[in-house]
This record gives sequence, structure tokens and C-alpha cells, in this order.
Amino acid sequence: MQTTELDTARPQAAASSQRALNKTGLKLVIGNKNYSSWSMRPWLVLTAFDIDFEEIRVPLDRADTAARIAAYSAAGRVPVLIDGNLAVWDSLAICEYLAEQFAARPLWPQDTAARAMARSICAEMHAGFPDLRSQMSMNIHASLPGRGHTPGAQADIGRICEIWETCLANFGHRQFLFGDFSIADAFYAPVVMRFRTYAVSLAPALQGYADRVAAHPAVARWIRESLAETEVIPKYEPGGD
Ligand SMILES: N[C@@H](CCC(=O)N[C@@H](CS)C(=O)NCC(=O)O)C(=O)O
Repeated sequence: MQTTELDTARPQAAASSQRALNKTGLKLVIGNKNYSSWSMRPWLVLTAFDIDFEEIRVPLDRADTAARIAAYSAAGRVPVLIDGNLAVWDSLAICEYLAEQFAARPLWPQDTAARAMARSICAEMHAGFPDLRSQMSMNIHASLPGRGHTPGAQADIGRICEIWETCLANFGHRQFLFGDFSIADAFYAPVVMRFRTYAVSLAPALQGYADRVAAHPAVARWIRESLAETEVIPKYEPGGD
């Protein structure tokens, strides 16, 4: 029996052979690359790990934005990953799904302790740092040195520096947070974008890490594509709501 016939009879085998061929059929719904920090994370993971996907960009803050997102997810937020009939929403859930689906690729660190730490710092990013997020919203186009440096944002920055130092010292071998680029670096890449926009001063070792993240081919591509966007969303610009 030919493999294709086998695959047709066994949907799971068909799915895994598709994955192996890298014709995944995956679609990732994202917002504007300049502003949508949550979209950036799974997009970077897919791109960095060379997982084929179709990008569906829904510009935010337009009359039709809510309806367009609602067509993919009742949660009304991007990113959303579409895999056949399945919609996975929320950046962390999407990354976990990808790690499970592409288990042969090291999306998470391979070492158990490193992986536990990586998951912890992603959860901390996902649930925390409210002052950094509100005072220094991601805006890759902009240069806003000195803005947003409130005591709350400074406290969030201090904790992020502590996380980066700990990971680089214990696991990172001075490259990415856990050695090779992983979901953890994708989760902190929008923070690197913010540090650049708002000119956050970092210790040399941490600046080196931030520079390596910005230079990673997937991140560099996101930056390039964000700079090619022309939409301006006033509420995310200085002086906006
Ligand atoms: N916890 C969610 C947050 C997603 C989120 O807040 N997305 C924003 C864009 S970055 C959004 O979709 N906003 C909808 C809108 O502005 O209409 C995640 O991790 O994916």
C-alpha cells in the first residue's frame, strides 16, 4: 500500500507526514507588526523554527477589526493559530500547541530544569509587568527616549533584568536565555523592542543579549516588516489614550 493511501486511512499519520513535509496548513492571525507584541511571539516561534505557515494580518483599531478577528476566535484577540478546524488563541497556548505538534524541534529547552524555568518566565511575562506594558507599549517605529520611565515601569525592568541575568548565567551560556533561541526568547523579544524604543539603559551583558535577540533572523524580519507598515494607531502613540 502506498503511503498516501495509508495516510488517507489514518488521519493522524497523514497529519504527522504533513508536518514532516513542512506543509503544515497552519495559519496565524496577527495584528500590526509595529504594535502587536502578543502577535510577535508565536510568529517568531514559527519563523525561527522554520515551521511553514500562512500569515493573516488584521490591522487593529479599524471599523472592521472586531468582526474580522471574531471570524477566527470568539475571544476577540490576536494572535490566533488555525490548524484545520481547530483555533488556538492566546500567545502562550499557541506556543505550547506548537511545541507539542513539532516535538522534534527544540521549541522549549531540552533540559527539564531549564524547561521549567523557561515556562515560569514566560508565564511571568504573560501575566505580569503591567507598568512596563502600559507605560512603554510596543512601537517599533518610534524613538521615545526617556518616556514611560515611571517607578512602576522601572520596577518591572529591574525584575526583567534579574530574570535575564539568572537565565544567561545558569542556562544561557551567554547566548540566548537557554542557550539556543527558544519560546522564552520569543516571549521577551517584544521587551527588547520596548527597551530600544524607550532607550532603557542596560548592563553590558544584558545589552549584548538584547542585541543578539534583535539580530536573530526571525526578529530582524519582523522588525523589517513592521517598518514597512504605514498604519498609525493614535491610542498607541505618545500622547494617545
Ligand atoms: N493574552 C493574550 C493577549 C492578546 C491581546 O491582547 N491582543 C491584542 C493585540 S496585541 C488584541 O487582539 N487586541 C484587539 C483589538 O485591539 O481590537 C495573548 O497572549 O495572546
